[in-house]
Amino acid sequence: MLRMSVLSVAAASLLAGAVFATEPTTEPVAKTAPAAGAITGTVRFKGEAPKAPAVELDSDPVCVGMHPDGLDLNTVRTTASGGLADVFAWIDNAPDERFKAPKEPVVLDQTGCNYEPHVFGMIKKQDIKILNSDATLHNIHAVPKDNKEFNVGMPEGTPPITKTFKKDELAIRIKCDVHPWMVSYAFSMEHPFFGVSGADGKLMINTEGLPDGDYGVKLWHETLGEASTRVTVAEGVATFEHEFTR
Ligand SMILES: [Cu+2]
Repeated sequence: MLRMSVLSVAAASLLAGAVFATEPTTEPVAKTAPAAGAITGTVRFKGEAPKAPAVELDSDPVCVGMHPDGLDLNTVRTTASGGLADVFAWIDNAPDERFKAPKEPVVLDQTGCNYEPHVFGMIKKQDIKILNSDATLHNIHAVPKDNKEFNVGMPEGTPPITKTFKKDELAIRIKCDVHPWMVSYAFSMEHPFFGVSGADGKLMINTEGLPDGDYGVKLWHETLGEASTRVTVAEGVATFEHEFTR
């Protein structure tokens, strides 16, 4: 047995040697793992943006103090070139694998009588660390459909709390019962291939672990609804543009 395997190894080495002798050594080895990269998306809005009704912050003098001129609660936030913020994008047909939630939590802050971030994603079972940075009482109330509801009062100075969503679910509404204008949307995902557009309308979806190929991309905006597009990922890289209209 041992003798056999030694012989096989020797034979394999000889063969390998023969191959390397005839092949140029600069030739790259065939890729088995996808290259790390990203899908870069640009989302824009064209049309007349819906105007959010003005809200009275008077119910809480602390909020009034931080926003004497009121709070901008318009959901369609764009740059001069139309770049649209807070669009959640995800790969629709990602490989059917189990992706482990990172140990690092995602952070949701109650700050300035609003939520930061307004839209965010995590892998299901990943911790959400919830802070109250304000000198006032907030009541964080998640109202999912498939996950467990939670509702926690966090007076000024409350240490951070940790919550998790065990199942995947899109656009879980999180609200504050003290300040009815406060809302955030959490996406509990099966996989890490998602991104949220920033103030410039740009987003990135990390493709580490995503094989090259054709994928559907779904896009979600809180008032403009859902849209979809397609990308072809090559060497871990792809780009797309999408314009929401109204
Ligand atoms: Cu609040």
